[in-house]
Amino acid sequence: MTTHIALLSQTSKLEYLGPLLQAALPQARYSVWPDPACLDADVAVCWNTPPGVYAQMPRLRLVHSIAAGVDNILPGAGGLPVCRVVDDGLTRGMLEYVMWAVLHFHRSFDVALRQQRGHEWLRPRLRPASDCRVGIMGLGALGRSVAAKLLAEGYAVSGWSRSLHQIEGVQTHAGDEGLQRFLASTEILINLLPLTEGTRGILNQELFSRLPPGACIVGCGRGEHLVIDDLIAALDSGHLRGAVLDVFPQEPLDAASPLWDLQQVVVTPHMATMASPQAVVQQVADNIRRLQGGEPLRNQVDAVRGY
Ligand code: NDP
Ligand code: OXD
Repeated sequence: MTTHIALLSQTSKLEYLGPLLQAALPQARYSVWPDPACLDADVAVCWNTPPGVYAQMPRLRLVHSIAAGVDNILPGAGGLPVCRVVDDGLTRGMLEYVMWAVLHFHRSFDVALRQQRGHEWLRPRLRPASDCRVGIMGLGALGRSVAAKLLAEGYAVSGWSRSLHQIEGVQTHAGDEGLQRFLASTEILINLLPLTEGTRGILNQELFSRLPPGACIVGCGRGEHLVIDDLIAALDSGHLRGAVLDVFPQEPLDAASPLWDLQQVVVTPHMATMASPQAVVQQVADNIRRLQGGEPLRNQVDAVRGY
């Protein structure tokens, strides 16, 4: 059976996936947005889907992300199945990024870099990892792996999620009540939540005030989790020590954003991790075969829950 795949994005060029998908699925053909032929497709492969496009695709049977997060492809998907990528390579990239960010604060590289700018030579105290309390918001595919990695490196690890998880060696918390306890014991906060109506703006003044003085933020979920003005105020007041930020409400981050020049902030361009084209194509092709065979899809998200 011929499958027509539409490569849909309003911000990225996805045409590189076309030949790879065709090699994996010789019966398939593909169109790339904004080609109007996309509207005849039965599968949409997406990142930042152009608004309203699914409603114009009468044959559409599956929406597939090229990424782990689905927030930018869910609007308008209605009752269609929506799948995402869950991949070891993607997870590994996130582990590397988070380890670097945690070391940045734990080993005082932020302090050393500031001292270098002032030609200052002061040796920071060496603290064992076991004294450094790292808290992970979101204990899903990525958060759990990050927890395991940090635990293996000797950190004191806690985690927070919607439902309570049991993870050996990790202090776990859940829900609104658990959040307060989680924050009170977190020195380096890693955000690995998905963006949903329940998590939008969660990194705000109220949350920062519940962290101990000198706490640090690592933002690698989605930019819309963060209220930038609240972060800047908490850094200016000295309550927060610093932030490593990979994601921003508007990407690329505006050249005029004050975040670029804040000494306590490291800005990276949404590079924590990404799935390889091979992994994306393998998972999309597998799900297309499953769709055709009437088999359960892999990595399908709960569109109502939003992740
Ligand atoms: P998962 O869907 O596997 O896990 C989500 C976790 O968040 C779950 O533990 C879930 O709780 C928890 N959660 C969701 N809503 C809430 C809430 N309201 N309160 C508390 N906890 C909540 O996601 P992944 O781990 O695969 O990915 C997480 C996010 O990371 C992605 O959605 C994406 O935005 C971001 N990401 C960023 C990248 C980057 O390069 N910066 C790359 C890849 C992903 P429960 O377990 O109870 O359901
Ligand atoms: C993802 C991302 O969600 O790249 O995979 O942000």
